[in-house]
Amino acid sequence: MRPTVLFYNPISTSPGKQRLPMSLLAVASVIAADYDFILIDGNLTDDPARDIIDHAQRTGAKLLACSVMPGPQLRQAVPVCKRVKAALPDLTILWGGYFPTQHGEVVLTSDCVDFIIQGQGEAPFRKFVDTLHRGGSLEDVPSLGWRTDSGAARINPRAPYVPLNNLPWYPYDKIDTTQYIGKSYLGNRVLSHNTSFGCPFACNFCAVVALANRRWLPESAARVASIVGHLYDTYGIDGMEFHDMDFFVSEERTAEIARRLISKVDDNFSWWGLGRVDTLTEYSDETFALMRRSGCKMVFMGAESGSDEMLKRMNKGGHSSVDKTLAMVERMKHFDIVPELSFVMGNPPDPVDDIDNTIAFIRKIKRINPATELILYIYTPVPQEGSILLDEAQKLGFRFPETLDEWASEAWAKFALRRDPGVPWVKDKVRRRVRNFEAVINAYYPTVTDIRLKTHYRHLLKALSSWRYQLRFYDFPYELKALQRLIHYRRPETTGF
Ligand code: B12
Repeated sequence: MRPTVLFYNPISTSPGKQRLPMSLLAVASVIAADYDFILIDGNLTDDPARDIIDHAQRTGAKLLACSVMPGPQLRQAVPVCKRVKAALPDLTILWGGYFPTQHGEVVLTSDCVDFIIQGQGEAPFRKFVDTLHRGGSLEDVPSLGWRTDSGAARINPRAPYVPLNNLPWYPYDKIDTTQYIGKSYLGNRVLSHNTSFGCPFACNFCAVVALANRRWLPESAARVASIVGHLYDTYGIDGMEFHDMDFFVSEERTAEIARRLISKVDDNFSWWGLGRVDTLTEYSDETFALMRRSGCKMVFMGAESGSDEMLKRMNKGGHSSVDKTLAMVERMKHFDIVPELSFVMGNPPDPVDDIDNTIAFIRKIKRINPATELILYIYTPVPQEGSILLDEAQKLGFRFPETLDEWASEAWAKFALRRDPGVPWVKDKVRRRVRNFEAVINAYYPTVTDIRLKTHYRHLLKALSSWRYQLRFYDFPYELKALQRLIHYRRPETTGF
């Protein structure tokens, strides 16, 4: 009989908005030929601990593998793993993904996690699963961390990177993929995929750096098109979110993907991806036109700040500049592609000045291209060697939690959402400045991604907010917040892109 491995994807989104758990499908793909597996998704069950315990007892599984990112996932994963460990002390619990990669030693202080795997997971996971089931030495499993008998954390050196074309496809047929087909601005039957691993840059607010160490491993255009074609034929999808850390690094690959998609899918197909302004600035008009023809409807880009000086301090790298962002939103208007820009506001040492600067910049952007979508984050440190921002934050009193229980507290889960991180330099007044401005600009320019928002509500929001926007008076926008609550206004990041 083939052994069974259990996978647990902790809750990360609101009910009905669940995304394909790509992280676990990626690691499941490398064992699927030799092991059975069962996926327990915290987004789809009220009691994941009970389900895990039931499945483990029924199948005799030896291993529970979880993917954990900071925020709501971590907050659910800790109590669930504690309950599972208390009920089944012999079930080995392994964590991988963003959180254990960045905070591995803290994870290993807890009794509810036995092992972690850091960075790209597929190769070390296969080796670990074989070691656990067939024997061998833990020392030989790259990227693996555990507590030694003395209680100290031991973390093996990272595994060499594996090109994505050398890895199997996600095992779509071994889970109920239909549960993950969603409805959004892109279409009525939308799935997601990840066409590359990593990003060549090292922005010092970004968690991707710890995971991929500036490597970018792309799937070939041919493989991307085959996978999309398969999902299109098998599940009848009409939209695709490409959740890569940086989809657009190679113009040649993007153009080839677009060409291949045009021949595989119909004209109603739409897609979305994430990239950098400076990279896309170098793209030719032909490539933009091809992207649009193949269904590219929206591109997410980190604009981050309204100041070139701040972009430098963020180590944004490449050739980023505020002028390029302005030129890009103008250019995308002509190609009928919606730019979706995220900003990291409230940076130390002078968060108020930083916010005001970025607000003025955002107004300029909206004048050029009112359809631009905005995501306003407040700077939330991530561990990264040599980060000036983290260094400054620490001088201002910032510390990461030292236990897993503290990380799983409500305050730290909120920190990870980057809207109200509770960091020492962002006083309540500063945070309110961002949120009040957000309420006004979202009313004056309602998002295009909320497909449920009726036209008359869009008009009402605009009419009510107009005087505030014109007079730049953002304080106390209670009437707008009340209306937004009443009509369940959804900001772009909550609609899931
Ligand atoms: C898809 C996604 C989501 C989905 C969740 C999908 C799910 N699991 O159900 C949604 C949209 C719901 C989501 C939500 C959030 N997300 Co999110 N998300 C992503 C995204 C875009 C892709 C992750 C992914 O699936 N990649 C594809 C897989 C194949 O790659 P991977 O996850 O890196 O997995 C590999 C390794 O990490 C490792 N691995 C991962 N898990 C495991 C498990 C085991 C056992 C092993 C061995 C290995 C392993 O092996 C895998 C294969 O190599 C990343 C950014 C990115 N591009 O990576 C952000 C990202 C992970 N999210 C992030 C955050 C902060 C959030 C939020 C908490 C906040 C926010 N505002 O975005 C919210 C939560 C919102 C809420 N209200 O609950 C941050 C994490 C930051 C950090 N400090 O670590 C990221 C990095 C975005 C960013 N650039 O800042 N997210």
